[in-house]
Formats: sequence, C-alpha cells, structure tokens
Amino acid sequence: MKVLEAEFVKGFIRMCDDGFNQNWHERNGGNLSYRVKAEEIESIKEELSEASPWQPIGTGVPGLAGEYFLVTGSGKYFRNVILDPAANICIVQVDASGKNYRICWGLINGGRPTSELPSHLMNHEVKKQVSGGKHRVIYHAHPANIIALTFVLPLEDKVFTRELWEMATECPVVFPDGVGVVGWMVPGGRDIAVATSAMMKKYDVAVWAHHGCFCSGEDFDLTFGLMHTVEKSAEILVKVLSVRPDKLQTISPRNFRDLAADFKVTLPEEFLFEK
Ligand code: 2HA
Ligand code: ZN
Repeated sequence: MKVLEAEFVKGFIRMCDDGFNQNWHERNGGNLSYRVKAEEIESIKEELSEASPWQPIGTGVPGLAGEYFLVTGSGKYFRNVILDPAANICIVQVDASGKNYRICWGLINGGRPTSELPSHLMNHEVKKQVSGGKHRVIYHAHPANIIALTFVLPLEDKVFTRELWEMATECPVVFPDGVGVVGWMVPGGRDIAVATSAMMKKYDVAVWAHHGCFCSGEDFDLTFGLMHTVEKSAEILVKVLSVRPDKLQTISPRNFRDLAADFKVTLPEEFLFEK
C-alpha cells in the first residue's frame, strides 16, 4: 500500500487540518507525532527507504529503539499538510541505541522532523511505558486561551487543574489525572523535553507557560478531543475572569466527589482542596 492510502496517515492529516481550523497553528506553530503500529509499518513497507543517514535526536530514548513515528516537519505549516502531505510530514525510525533517527518517507523537498522531536520522543517513551503501550499520539499546539491563562494564574499544577475542572462538568472525566504546568523554558531542546516528559509520568496534559500545550492520548480522536476540551475550558475561564474575577458559584469539592463516584473515575484528593 502507498503511505498516503493508509488509514493512520489519513487520520494524522485530518488532525493537522482540524488543529489549523481551530486557530491553534499560526505560521509553523505546533507539531504532531504518531507512534506507528508494527502492522501499519508492514502495510506501507514498499514506500519506506533506508537510504537516509542516521542523525542525532539530541536526547536518548532507548525505550523506543527501532520504532517508527509519523511526524510533522520542522518549519512546515499545519495549513499545508492536507494540500501536500509528502512535502510537510515524514516517517522517521529510531535506531537500536535510541540516540539517532533517520527519515524513511516524506519531506520530499528536504527538511527535518519537528524542532520539538526531543520532547515528542521523550513523551512517547514515558507514555508507552506508563500506558502499557496504549498511548500513540503526542500533540503540541498553541491554543490562545490556555496560553492567556499562563499570564494570570500561578504556574502550579493544582491551580490549573482545579480551575480548568471547575469550568465544565466533563473536564474531570476527560482529564481525571489533572494537568501539569512547565514554567517558561527555551523550546526545541533536551531540557524542556526532560521537564515535559517528567510531567507526562503523571498527566496526559502539560501546559508550557507563555507558549502552548502538549497532550498525549491513545488515538487521534482522544488526543485532539483532549486538547479541544482543555482549550474550551480555558476559554470559559478567560470569559469568567473577564466578566467578574470572583465566581458567584462553582462546582464544589463535594460535587467533584459525587461526579467521580457516578462516572467511576478517581480524582486525586490533592486537587479537591477547600479554597
Ligand atoms: O514552531 O511550536 O514549539 C513549532 C513550535 C515549537
Ligand atoms: Zn510551540
């Protein structure tokens, strides 16, 4: 089968377009990666090349040795992915040491995988382990309301989690583990990758202060849906704070406990503090 005929590639392209249409990907902002299943790689083998040189990832991901990833290209625009996928995305393979990658398909006019490859791969390594192999998608976007909140809320996991949970009843069910917050750091390197992947041991969502958000999930629907839910909740919070900073009423710790019991989710007590 051709790469562009594979369902996982179609799903990836659709997610890029959906993200652009949400206004989360100005210019070359944001990046997406998918850990490809063995049978999916087998089905597109005819188009994969082993000719490209191995290049350093900039960090070590031994837990991903030999794995293949579909990723957006560095400097490429999400809005162009649907028009010319082969020029804007690529499939890379990680070598046996977990220190190098090579391009096996795509980026036909040249280029490199996303500048955030270290963060994507370190997040994948953590999530593969803690989810027992279920999580396959890592998504980085620049949603305006989440970013806005990083200027007005303390950069603390418990504050962001609780405020976002309170903005929509579905939130604690969609991200029961909460959200982590990474203070401002230089993007694109190993340090921010280490900080983000440490958050991913505990959470499926990591907010990057004054920059954007990373989400992890099992498939494209769940991961896009997670980003969408977090950003919608942030939008409601921005509206609430704009109208009157002190809420007249909200969802209480007692309400959250009742919700958790009915929806059979565990909500960590650390987020159910009295204010
Ligand atoms: O431009 O979003 O974090 C791509 C990015 C870097
Ligand atoms: Zn970014």
